[in-house]
Amino acid sequence: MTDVLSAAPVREALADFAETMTETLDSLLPVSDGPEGRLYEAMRYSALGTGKFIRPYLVKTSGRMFEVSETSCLRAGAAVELIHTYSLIHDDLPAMDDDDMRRGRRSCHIAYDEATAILAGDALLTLAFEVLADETTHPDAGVRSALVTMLAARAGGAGMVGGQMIDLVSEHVDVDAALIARLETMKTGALISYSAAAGAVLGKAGDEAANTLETFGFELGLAFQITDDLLDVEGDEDDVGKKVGKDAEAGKATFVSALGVDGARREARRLTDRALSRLYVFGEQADELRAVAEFVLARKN
Ligand code: GRG
Repeated sequence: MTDVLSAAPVREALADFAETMTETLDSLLPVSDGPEGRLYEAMRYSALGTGKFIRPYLVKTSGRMFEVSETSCLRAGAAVELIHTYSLIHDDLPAMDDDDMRRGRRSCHIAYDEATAILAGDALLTLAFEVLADETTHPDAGVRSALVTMLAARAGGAGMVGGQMIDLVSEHVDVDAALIARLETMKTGALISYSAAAGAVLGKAGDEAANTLETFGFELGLAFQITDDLLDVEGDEDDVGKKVGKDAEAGKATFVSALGVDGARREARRLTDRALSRLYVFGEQADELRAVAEFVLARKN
């Protein structure tokens, strides 16, 4: 049985998984000697960086609960990682968070230029759906269609992009904890929710299992975002791979600004426990998922 109380095994497993995921992304990302080659280079520069790959790892972990093939898990995981990468590229642009560093190296618009970074984000977003819709992802067209619908909903205006809008309009404004929870659930929880539920969809485990994992993912995603907010206050720049202290500087509404450091840490623990409580229906089958949840809470980058 997995050591459910420790995040350490997940840290090791993620390091191994990063190699496999990088190979998968490498095989999916285009290359060209033609005039569009600069775009492809920028996509590769950002997607093949040093991300943790926590979202595709969640897809793989939930997929294993329902005996989903490795290929299906890797492709459904690659799709969410491509969208996550696009969001980071666009988030780093001067019009948004204006960050020069990402994952320990120059942001895409610094390494290339703003126009190329915008296009690289756009092309990564569309590639994600091309990957999901391909029959290599799953032989059943109904399953592929369900995944496309779920990822589109989580990534779009009612999910990540909508959360980013609320984030931007909340800068330097007094907002309550309920709105912060809403924006962070949308901005970060939505893609993590897709990742946790994708295994159930691929394994045709039924609506109840998929809905339970979606709820687990939303709650875990909010805890993940709170740890991100805490790392912005307490984290080490080298570990985090980008400038810290930016949230307070930008007047961002976060759980740390609303509840203080200790309050935010307690809230992350509470949300993780609530997410974990959803998993009882799966018994020991969900032990690896429980370990991922503990890793999310304990992470240092
Ligand atoms: C620009 C459409 C658009 C959306 C931006 C994702 C996002 C919304 C902004 C990025 C900044 C941020 C703090 C997002 C919250 C999600 C988050 C914690 C991202 C970092 O995810 P990790 O830690 O990063 O998984 P790695 O580098 O490991 O992949």
